[in-house]
Amino acid sequence: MSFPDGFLWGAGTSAYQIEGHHGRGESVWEVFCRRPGAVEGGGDGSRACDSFLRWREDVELVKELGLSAYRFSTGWSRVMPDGAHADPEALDHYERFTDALLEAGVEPVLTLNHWDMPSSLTWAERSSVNAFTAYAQAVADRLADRVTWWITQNEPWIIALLGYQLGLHAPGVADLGTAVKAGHHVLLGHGAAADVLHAHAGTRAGCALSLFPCDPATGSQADRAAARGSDGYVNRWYLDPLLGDGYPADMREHWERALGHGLDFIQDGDEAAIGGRSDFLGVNYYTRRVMAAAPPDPFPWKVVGPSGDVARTDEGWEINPGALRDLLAGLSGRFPGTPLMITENGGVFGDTPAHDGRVHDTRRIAYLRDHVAAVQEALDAGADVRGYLHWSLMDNFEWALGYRPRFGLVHVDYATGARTVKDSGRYYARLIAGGGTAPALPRIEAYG
Ligand code: IFM
Repeated sequence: MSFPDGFLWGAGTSAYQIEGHHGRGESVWEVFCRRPGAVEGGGDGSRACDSFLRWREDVELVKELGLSAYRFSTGWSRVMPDGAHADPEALDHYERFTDALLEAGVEPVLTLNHWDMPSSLTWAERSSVNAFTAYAQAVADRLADRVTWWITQNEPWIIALLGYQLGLHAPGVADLGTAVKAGHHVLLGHGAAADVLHAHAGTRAGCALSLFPCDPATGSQADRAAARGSDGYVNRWYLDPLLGDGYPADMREHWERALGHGLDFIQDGDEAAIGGRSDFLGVNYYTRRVMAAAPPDPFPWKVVGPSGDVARTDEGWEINPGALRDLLAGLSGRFPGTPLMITENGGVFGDTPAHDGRVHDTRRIAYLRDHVAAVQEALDAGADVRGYLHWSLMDNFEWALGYRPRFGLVHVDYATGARTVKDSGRYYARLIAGGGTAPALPRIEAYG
């Protein structure tokens, strides 16, 4: 296998998931984690991986793995504790961190909003867009002279779905209309932040979308329509406006029907302020959805699979690298001229250190090998993919699921903060050193 020159090989994390508190302002997650039962195991991000203090170790890990890119986020509530005024010392921290990456020859990929919004703000209000713009401005003023790749928002659909529709993530709102409105404000925030970034020469701004290919459970007309509807809800509602096509008409009708009123929070000029500003699209891919028709309240579709004996991660998510290949090829076909970057891809495999002190996470190795091969196949089919950033560099706080699910290439002992490179991390280092060529290793044929 060969990948294009300059292809970025990396891994990602986010501030709330790894940094620990260490003087940051209160974010919506601090508040949410205090709700009894909100987080499995009752945990929160107050300590996490302690990366705010151990950041030099993290840079060493990035070097040890031979990554050419590292995706991290600036903590919104650290940079702007009150939601309005920047803390210069917080920016000093991120400046030191960025410089350490650059000195190591590692391309920083900086996410502005990875969910740790200051608790004084909410995406339910349109004013959040101005607050986000001011935050983007503060970070860009400090770092846009040295950071090329910027991700404005991470996973608008997940923010809207889990944060405002189901109340399973911060801020814990459960209201469909608020969710649709909040999602719109998140996209407006992308547009405004991209404009801020583009005032600095050489920056590339993109939004990272959680994209779930939606397949019909059967060939029936009803199930095919269900898959199309689900695709509109999860993917097209965000993709289309971001990439300049405006909100899809079928989904506008769907929302008006489901909410029983018009979408007056989408004002004249909003779609123009969202679209045409993405220098690349961030693709977060984990799995796909298999859909069947359902009674239309509030959605005429339901997730029914994949069911049966398919390969799955320890979290039960189907492992399907072929869907990644088709997704990438389909995106490049539909949006030619928009480069793609895989900003997240990974799985939960709960392996912990064995008697020899090593973590033999052979299923993550197989997962990594097969998804990298899928990227290669997409490139061969003409997709314009610029990088692959595995999720995650290290085990971390997995939001409402707490510390149970482990996504890392590096194991973290939460009691001590000790980091141990897993076998998958070693494998990835060899794969990167070989330019994407999968090292031949025994015992990785099956997901177990
Ligand atoms: O850990 C999260 C990340 O913060 C956002 N995307 C999905 C990951 C795994 O669930």
